[in-house]
Amino acid sequence: MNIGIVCYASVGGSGIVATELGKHLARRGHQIHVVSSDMPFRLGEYQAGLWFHQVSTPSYPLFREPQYLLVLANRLVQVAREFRLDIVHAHYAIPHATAGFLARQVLAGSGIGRVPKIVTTLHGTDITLVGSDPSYSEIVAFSIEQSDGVTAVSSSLREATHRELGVTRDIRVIPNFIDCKVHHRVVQDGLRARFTGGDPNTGLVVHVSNFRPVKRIDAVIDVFDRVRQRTPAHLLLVGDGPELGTAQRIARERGITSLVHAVGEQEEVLSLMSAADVFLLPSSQESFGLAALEAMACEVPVVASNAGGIPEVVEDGVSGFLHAPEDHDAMAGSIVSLLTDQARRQEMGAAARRRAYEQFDARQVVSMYEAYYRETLG
Ligand code: GMT
Repeated sequence: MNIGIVCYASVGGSGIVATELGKHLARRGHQIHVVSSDMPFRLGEYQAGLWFHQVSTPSYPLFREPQYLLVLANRLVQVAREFRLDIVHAHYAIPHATAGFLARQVLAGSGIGRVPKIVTTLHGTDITLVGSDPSYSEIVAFSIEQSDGVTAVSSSLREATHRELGVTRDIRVIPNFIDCKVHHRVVQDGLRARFTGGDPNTGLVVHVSNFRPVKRIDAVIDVFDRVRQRTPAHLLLVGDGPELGTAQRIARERGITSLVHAVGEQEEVLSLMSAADVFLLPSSQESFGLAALEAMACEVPVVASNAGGIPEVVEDGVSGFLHAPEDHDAMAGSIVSLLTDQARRQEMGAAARRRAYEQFDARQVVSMYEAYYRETLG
């Protein structure tokens, strides 16, 4: 198949999933055209069957607002026409599903023969936080209804789409995935000791995110503060975003800066995750939680909130522990129980890895997308 993949290039789960999907599909012999404002950071080196088409928004003094939706739709028309696309797969509804809809209308009106089908994958905040905002909701709901196929990364997100946007059409749940051959435990000599000081009885808790309000970074610090009062521990923060400063301020106010290590955005997180004992994710909303799945693949149990789609990824009591987002004490208790019981930690880590491999590995999930494309093409 000839497939166009539209995604955000910025660091974020939807761009990662879209790019990885493109790479896997190209390896399976499809012709993949990634369309984005910039080279997605996971696209990496040259791969046969994989093209990148950059969308540049020209400036004009009259426009005080960038016209990204229009130039993206325009580029999709050109790429679809030139490469005879069968499918345009829009990752994240805003504005990609709308751009796909526009491009399809233009192509249908131009009589070129082949008009691609539009498949939209809903990732989370395109529905829950941004998409259902009255400033966007009408056009997002319309674009979802008009897509030829729609997938959501969890059942929870599918339900939220019906409930919050009043969308009535079928939505197929296809979960996020990782390649377990690549995503596995990577133990780097001396890395853990750099954060814990080398004491084998000191635990290491890790949080990886884009540090936005929905991740509840204040809760990350508060839960960790409760943990370190009960057992020796350090906290590793990986990533960057608007709330990182808040984390550092709260840590300062509580006098625990020497226990909190922020390493910023990292391209490779496997060794950092593998250095830790527990992954902490207390989000207020999370349609899936790709970072939690990455931790699981590294045999690191997850302590998280039970928000959104997280319970579909982490099995409470098996691959980690889930609690109400505001129950910081319970999250701290679960972390302490894991830090102080190595056998339990290893057992849960192994269960987490097993679950990642059995439910969320690329080999099954990429096939689900291929089957869905075929179904959509009829
Ligand atoms: O959080 C966002 O606004 C962006 C989005 C992204 O691109 O990272 O995150 C969502 O999509 C990810 C990939 O499907 C999911 O793993 C995240 O859980 C989801 N974020 C939220 O629902 C808050």
